[in-house]
Amino acid sequence: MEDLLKKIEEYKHEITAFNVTDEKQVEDFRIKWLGTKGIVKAIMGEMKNVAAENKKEAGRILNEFKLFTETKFEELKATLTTNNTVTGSSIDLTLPGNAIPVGSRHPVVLMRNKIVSIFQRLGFAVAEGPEIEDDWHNFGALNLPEHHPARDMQDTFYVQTNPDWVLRTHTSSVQIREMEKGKLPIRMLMPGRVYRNETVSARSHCFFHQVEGLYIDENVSFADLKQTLYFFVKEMYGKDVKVRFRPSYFPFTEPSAEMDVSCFICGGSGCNICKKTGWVEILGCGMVHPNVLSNCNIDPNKYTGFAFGMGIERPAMLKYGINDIRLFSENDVRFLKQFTAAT
Ligand code: 2NL
Repeated sequence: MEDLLKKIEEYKHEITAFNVTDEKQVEDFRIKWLGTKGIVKAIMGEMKNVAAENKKEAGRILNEFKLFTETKFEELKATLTTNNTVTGSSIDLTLPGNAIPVGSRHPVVLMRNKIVSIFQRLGFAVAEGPEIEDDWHNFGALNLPEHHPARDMQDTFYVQTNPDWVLRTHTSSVQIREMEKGKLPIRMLMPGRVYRNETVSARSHCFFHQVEGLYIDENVSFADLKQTLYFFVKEMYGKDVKVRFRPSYFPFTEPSAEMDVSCFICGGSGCNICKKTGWVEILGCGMVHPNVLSNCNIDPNKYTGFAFGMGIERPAMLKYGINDIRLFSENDVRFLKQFTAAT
């Protein structure tokens, strides 16, 4: 009995001092102490040599020793999962990671990029300009006569500090600035935000976005305009879409036209989007008015050009099923995060 107690004390010292750095050492520990031919089993077998009057006490001590060894084994296993051998730090690699918040592009930006990238493939460069413009760049150079209704306070935001300044009503002002630089030919795209003094509703806003395009060179014709826009429409709405031009009027183009595509919602059979006509208007265009060229010191007898303009919000609303234009500018994250995976 004395011997047995002494032996157990020694074993306990040995076990307490034991430490591991890898899984093999844990397994070796298990085999040595707790295995079928291990020390715990062997020492249990010594019970039969203990005198009858000591059996009860010896049993308690042996059981306590067995539990001691098993507890140590569990501790050694736990050391390995927390002190992982890769970093040596206490990181629980089994926990799920912290999610990295992923942002999303704004639907107006998605639609703008789509439009811009199609024209970039045709060699159009992108230009941007100021949102506060002077009267000349926003109106005068564009052949808008002095008393044209577009200049009215009802339609245009005037900047209070200077009667000559307006919030641009179209991005044509950027094109005027490009033409004034006198470097020809010009093949450019002007995306950007524009402002109109309108009552805000689900369908119209006092600011929105558009993309305008301009191509000026010798011998640019209306046929070039049509082919360029045909290409755009097929890339944008698919090969099967039908196109029609209607004569129109803009002060800065002559002749002018509006372009419709066969309704991409109902395919032309008639729905609410196309108001049962089978057609959806998507852009305005025309040959740059000779007066506009002269205003920018470009000789209209040598150069001709075409221009076009289209809104971004409306096609974006149709594509993404958005029914209120105000959602675009409210920055409600619940709205914006729906576009995380959109293209
Ligand atoms: C529309 C129509 C249009 C233009 C924009 C333009 C610019 C210059 C000269 C001539 Cl610098 N024209 N831009 C021409 C025709 C139509 O926009 O419905 N926009 C949303």
